[in-house]
Amino acid sequence: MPDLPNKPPEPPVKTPGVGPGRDDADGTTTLERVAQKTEPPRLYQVLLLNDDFTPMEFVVMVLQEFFRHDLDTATQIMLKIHHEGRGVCGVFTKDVAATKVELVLAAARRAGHPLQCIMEAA
Ligand code: TYC
Repeated sequence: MPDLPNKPPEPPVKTPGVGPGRDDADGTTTLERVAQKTEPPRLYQVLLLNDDFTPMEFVVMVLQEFFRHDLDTATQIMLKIHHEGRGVCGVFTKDVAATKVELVLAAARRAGHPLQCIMEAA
């Protein structure tokens, strides 16, 4: 649709990786390739917090089932949380981290445990 007299013209459509066009003498337009400035996604740590009631075996199961740690690693992480109060289960993009937190909390509540699981910007 043509622009109305008082309406500012639409800005040119921007395609990532394509710079401003140059109209050449022969009637063609040359597009320049420009570096894309895509930032890598921000990462989030998922942490478990210690409490006095959740059984150690349940925490080890969570670390194996939801974070794919082997038994040895899961046990080490559980003991670190038990002694230091908190520990990192894994590092993920935002949506994946949020989903892990929801799944862990749901499993803990279903089993009747007060286990706390949080995410923090890494
Ligand atoms: N402190 C708990 C106990 O002695 C074990 C535990 C470890 C609980 C890690 C939570 O995130 C946790 N049964």
